[in-house]
Amino acid sequence: MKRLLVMPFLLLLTGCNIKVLDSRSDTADDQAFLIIYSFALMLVVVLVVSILFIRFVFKYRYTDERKDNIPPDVKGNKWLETAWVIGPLLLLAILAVPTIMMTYDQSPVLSTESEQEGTAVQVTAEQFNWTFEHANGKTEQNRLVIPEGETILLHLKSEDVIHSFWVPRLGGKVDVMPDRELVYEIKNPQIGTYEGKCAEYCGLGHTNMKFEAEVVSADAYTSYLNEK
Ligand SMILES: [Cu+2]
Repeated sequence: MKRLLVMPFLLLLTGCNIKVLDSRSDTADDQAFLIIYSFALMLVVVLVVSILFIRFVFKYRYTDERKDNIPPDVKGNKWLETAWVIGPLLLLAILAVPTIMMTYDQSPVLSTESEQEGTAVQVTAEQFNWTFEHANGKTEQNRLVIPEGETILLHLKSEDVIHSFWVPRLGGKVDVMPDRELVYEIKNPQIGTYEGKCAEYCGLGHTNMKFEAEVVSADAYTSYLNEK
């Protein structure tokens, strides 16, 4: 019984981060939508299966009355066979189409192949901190300041091992590699201060590899770039 009581708390250890549903950029909106969408679809399947299961348990249970009752053989039934092939296929398609579209849309590209326009920030990850360098050379550690409403192009590069860039309410997770520079887009972020972290275990200091992502107005961003 004690073990059962501990179960819900174990969930907290799974790395489940509910903030992803409180999205604050178009990129994160898409991700949150996909989570809700697939969860809803899954719920429908679980409901239908559970209802049928419970119904069949009662309907076909063994009683003295139905001792010799053998249900009709449905093997080879054209309609049933078609239904249980087409049904799951349809379900998979409904799940796959938006997932694949969004995955391709949000995938980071090699910096040599990036043609997107936007506000570029050079992001360098190392054990165990983040360095953010802006277009005019302004550099700050563990604090990323970006302008609202724009397309932010994060040029991700690692100095040592593989890290992962993640701001749950803005976007991510994206692997930060030592051997290649990737460009990840965050579209239309909204004003606010959000927590960011490394989402890939990268060594003993991994837990402390956090940063702050601050989305400010365009004017505030310009003055940030110009302040010493
Ligand atoms: Cu890391």
